[in-house]
Amino acid sequence: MMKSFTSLPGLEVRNTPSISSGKWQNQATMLLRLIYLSLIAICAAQCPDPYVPLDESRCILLDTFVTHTYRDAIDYCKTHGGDILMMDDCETVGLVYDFIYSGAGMADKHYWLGASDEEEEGTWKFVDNRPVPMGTPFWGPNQPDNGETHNCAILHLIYNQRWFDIPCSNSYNVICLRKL
Ligand SMILES: [Ca+2]
Repeated sequence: MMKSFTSLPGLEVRNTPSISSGKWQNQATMLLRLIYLSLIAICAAQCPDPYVPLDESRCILLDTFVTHTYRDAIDYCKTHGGDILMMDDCETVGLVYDFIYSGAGMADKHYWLGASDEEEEGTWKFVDNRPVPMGTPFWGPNQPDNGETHNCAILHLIYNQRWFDIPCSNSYNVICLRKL
C-alpha cells in the first residue's frame, strides 16, 4: 500500500496555524485597518479640484482659458477657496516657473501677481499687505517703471515670467494658490 505523501519520513506536515486562527485574524484586521487609514490620509491630502499640487503643502490653480482684471482675478481665486498668486521667496518663484513651463499652452500667457502700489506710488504690497520684494530675480529689467498709471503687477511672458508693472484694469490670466 502506498504511503501518503505527507507521511513520508522528513515530510511530516506540521500543525501550521490556520487562517482562521485568532492570531491570523488579528494580523489581517490590523493590516486592513492600516490600509484603510493610509487611504484616508491619501484622500485627505489631495488638492481639491480644479487645483493640482504645487508642492507637498500647497495647491495651484492656473486658468489659461479666461482673463480677468486685477480685482476680478483676486475675487476669482477667493471664489475658488484660494488666494491670487503671491510669492516672496525664490523657492516658490522657481516652483511656479517650473509649473508654468511644465505643460503646453501655459507659458505663452501673462499672469497676475497679487501685488500693487495703488495705495502709495512706489510702495508695492501684496494683497495680504506683505511687502513685495524688489529687484532681481523677481522683477524684469528696470521694472517697475511706469509710475502712477501702472499700479498692478504681472508675470510677463517676454521676461520669462519675471514681474512687470501694468494698469490694473487690463485683463490677464490667473494663478491661485491654496494650502493643501
Ligand atoms: Ca505704480
